[in-house]
Amino acid sequence: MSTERTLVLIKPDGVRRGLVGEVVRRVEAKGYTLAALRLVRATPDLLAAHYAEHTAKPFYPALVGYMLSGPVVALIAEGERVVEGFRSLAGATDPTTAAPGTIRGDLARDWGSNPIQNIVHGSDSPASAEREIAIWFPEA
Ligand code: IDP
Ligand code: MG
Repeated sequence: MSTERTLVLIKPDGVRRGLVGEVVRRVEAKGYTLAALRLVRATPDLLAAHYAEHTAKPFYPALVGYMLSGPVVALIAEGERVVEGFRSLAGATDPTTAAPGTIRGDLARDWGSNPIQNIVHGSDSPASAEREIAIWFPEA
C-alpha cells in the first residue's frame, strides 16, 4: 500500500440530516478515491477503541451517546496527503467557528446540546488513520 489512507466517519447527525451524499461528493470532488464505504451502527466497545484518547474527558459519555444515536457511515479515502487534506475539508472542531467552505463550517452549527455535533470525523495523523481503519474495517 503506497498511497496514504484516512478514516472518515459521517456521524449520526450527518446521516440523519441526509448529508452523506454531500460529504462523499466533497471527498470525491477534491480528487480522493473511495477505498471502502459502509453504513454501521457503532457500539460502546468500538467507540472506546476509536476514541481511546478521549475516554477520560468530561465530554466522553455525551460523545458516546451522540455516536450511538443512529447509524454512522464509515469510509476509507485514499490519496497523497489525504489525512491532512480531509482535515482541511472538514474544518475546525467547533462548527460555529469552522471556516465557511469547510464541511463543518457549511453544514453544521451549535444546537445548544452536548457534545459538539459536527457531522464528520477525520483521522488526525497517518498513524491514527491506520489504527482507526483497523477498528472500523478489520478486513481492510
Ligand atoms: P476532532 O473531531 O476535530 O478531531 P477531537 O478533539 O478529537 O476533535 O474530539 C472528538 C469529538 O468529540 C469532536 O469531533 C466533537 O464531536 C467532540 N468534542 C470535542 N471536544 C469537545 C468539547 O469540548 N465538548 C463537547 N464535545 C467535544
Ligand atoms: Mg480527533
